[in-house]
This record gives sequence, structure tokens and C-alpha cells, in this order.
Amino acid sequence: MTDFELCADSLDGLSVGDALGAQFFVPGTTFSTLLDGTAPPGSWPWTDDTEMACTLAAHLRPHGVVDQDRLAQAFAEHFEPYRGYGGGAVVVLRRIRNGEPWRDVAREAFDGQGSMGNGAAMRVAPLGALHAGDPRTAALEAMRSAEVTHAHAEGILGAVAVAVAAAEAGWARRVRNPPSPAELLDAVLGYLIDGRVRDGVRQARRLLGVSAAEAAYELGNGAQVLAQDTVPFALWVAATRLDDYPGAIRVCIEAGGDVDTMAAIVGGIVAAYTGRAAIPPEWLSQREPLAVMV
Ligand code: F2R
Ligand code: MG
Ligand code: MG
Repeated sequence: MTDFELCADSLDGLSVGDALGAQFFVPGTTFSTLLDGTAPPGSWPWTDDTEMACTLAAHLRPHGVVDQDRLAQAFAEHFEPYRGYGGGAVVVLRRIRNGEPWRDVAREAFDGQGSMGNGAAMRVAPLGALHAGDPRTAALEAMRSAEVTHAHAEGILGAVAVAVAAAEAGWARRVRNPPSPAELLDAVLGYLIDGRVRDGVRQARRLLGVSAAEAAYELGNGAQVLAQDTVPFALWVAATRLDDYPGAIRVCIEAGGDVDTMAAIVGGIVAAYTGRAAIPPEWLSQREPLAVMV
């Protein structure tokens, strides 16, 4: 299996998680349908998570590595406001589209702090899968992919954490040797500098063995849409359910909060390990077709 096959499988896992997770923001939709084994009817449109992941994966196809100027331009060109972007991201992408330099725009967000939203993490798992077995490159490339929209260290570290997890998951598939949950989280921690994302992932490691509901309560379910309240629980779910794509997505849905993004991150990591075949076929067919083929 090639690196790009791993990348494409991760993108399928990410986009199905995003599109299905987004269904649970629909008023009146309950979890019981999915828990009964029946997914919500109809077509599931994907959101900004998938749009940006497709753009990133398509960018990597010819270039192999991140070219920040071109990537920023591509994100801005593919920006579709109705996909439900974060408020800061809307401003950043519009300004880049209007010709302003991405470095200035990203730095000026949120009164000069830069964004620490979960948007750089939500799109990056396929990049990590592309670097299966090379987590150092995955971490560096994730950082470069994040910087074009997220200048805050926590926003960038969220992306690094997810990319390293996906690189480890892809490698585990290749060598047919899954890491234990603790091994996966330790591998991620090896690439994180001190901060709130690192603290959260360390806590996630301590919480291995508790119930999913308790882990979500302690780590956060992404309701603040920040890297630090999204990535730790997403990694906890992926680490504890690396061989169970539908089970991992169900946990994200039950936890509530930023369900599309939690399920996108988890789905992207888990599918790098399981492959596309582990995604229920009806989930794949109900997901809106992808904007790009990787
Ligand atoms: N944002 C949503 N969904 C709600 C919006 C729905 C939309 N209006 C609609 O109905 O159409 N989902 C998507 O946003 C998340 C990814 O966000 P991203 O790309 O990181 O954006 P942003 O705006 O940079 O950050 C998100 C929010 O985090 C807070 N924030 C970020 N940095 C901050 C800082 N330095 N200080 C204080 N707050 C900060 C802000 O509230 C940002 O708006 C994903 O969930 C994706 O699905
Ligand atoms: Mg979204
Ligand atoms: Mg979201």
C-alpha cells in the first residue's frame, strides 16, 4: 500500500466522521437512531473540516510537502462560507483571498494572539498518514500546514498531535502491529512542547481505562472549538478504539460538543489504521461525494 493510499483512506475516515457528526447538530436528531444501528437518513453534507482536508490532500498530491504560500492560496480559493467555518477562519480566508499575506493575516487574528481554534487539527490526519513511519516529518509538515491559518502555539500543537497519531496509525497498519493506547499517546507526547494541548494529552494518558463519558467530561468534547478542548479527547478515543471505526465515531457522537470535528479527527486517525474497508458502506455512500480524489 502506498503512502497516498493511506492518505486517501484517512481522508475517507475524516470526511465520513465530519459528515455524519454534523448530522447530530440537526435539531431534533437524537443519538438513538445511530445507537440502534440506523444512521440518519438522506445525504450527509460535509463541512469546513472536509473542505480544508481535501484542499490539503490535493495540495500534497503534486507537491509532496507543504508549500505555505500555495497552501494558503488554495485554502482561500476553496473557501465556501456555507460549510460552517469558525468566525476567525472566515476573516483569515477572506483576507488571504483579497491578496493580503497569510503570515500577517494569521498573526493578526484574535487581537494579535493568532487562532488556537481546532481548525488546523481537524484537517491534518491525512497529512500524517502520508508520513506513516516518519512522525518527525509528519510533525514538521503539520506545523507548516497549520501556520498559514493558525498562528497561536496551541492551534499549531493540536495539528502536530493529530498528524503524529495518524503517522503512527498508518505505520501500525503497514507493519500489522497496533500500538497500545499508552504507546500511541506516548509517541504523540514526544513531539509536543509544554502547553495546554500537551497537558491535555498527558491527562488523556492518565485516563486510559476510564469510561468514554468520564474521559469526555475530564478532557472536554470540543464545545469551545479550541485545540486544547478537542485534541486530547479525540486522541483518547482514537487510541482506545484504533481497530473499530464505527465504534470510535459512535463515542464522538455520544460525547456531543463539536461532534463534526471530533469525529473528523478520530475518523482520520482510525481509518489510517483500519483502511477504508472498516467504514460502513452505507456511511460512505451517504457522505456527500468528496471535492477531490486523492
Ligand atoms: N465553528 C464551527 N461551527 C460553528 C459555526 C457555524 C457557522 N457559523 C454556521 O452555522 O454556518 N465549526 C468549525 O469551526 C471549528 C474550526 O475552527 P477554526 O478553523 O479553528 O476557526 P477559528 O475561528 O480560528 O477558531 C474557532 C473559534 O475558537 C475561538 N478562538 C480561537 N482562537 C482564539 C483566541 N486566540 N482567543 C479566543 N478565542 C479563540 C473563537 O471562538 C473562534 O471562533 C470546527 O469546529 C469547524 O467544524
Ligand atoms: Mg465543521
Ligand atoms: Mg466542528
